[in-house]
Amino acid sequence: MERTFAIIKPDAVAAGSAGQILSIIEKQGFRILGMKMLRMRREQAEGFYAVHKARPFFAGLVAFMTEGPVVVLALEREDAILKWREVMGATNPANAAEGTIRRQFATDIERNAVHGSDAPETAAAEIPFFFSTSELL
Ligand code: 3AN
Repeated sequence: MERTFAIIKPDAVAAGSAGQILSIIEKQGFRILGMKMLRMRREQAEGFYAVHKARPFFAGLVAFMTEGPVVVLALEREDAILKWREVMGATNPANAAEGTIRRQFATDIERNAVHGSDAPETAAAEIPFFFSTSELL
């Protein structure tokens, strides 16, 4: 069993798509270990996306991620990291395969509906960024 970290981003929550995305997550066999809705503070978004600090899209990304509520999730499944990235689809929805979440719900490369950890080290850092051990059931 492997764990991954996911976010239903402000665009998808505002569009009323959180329920449909959660339904896909459950149908794809992920167990929800932790889930909460929150609005990220600026420092929180900057910290979460610190690896992208030097990128030209950083300021826009932080503004987007703080514009409204998100749903953060700790998920468990066999091959959770790879599987969740497969279910999400490519970062740019224009390149996302048919049937993926981003193909269905994303607007563009920035407003792309969902986040997922890209490696075991990332998941191991991202889950405790939002959840304490006692919040993972
Ligand atoms: P992913 O979310 O697929 O792992 P990353 O880690 O490369 O993609 O990018 C993190 C987030 O930064 C993306 N989900 C997207 O919201 C935003 N982003 C990435 N590349 C761009 C870009 N070229 N222009 C605007 N936003 C971007």
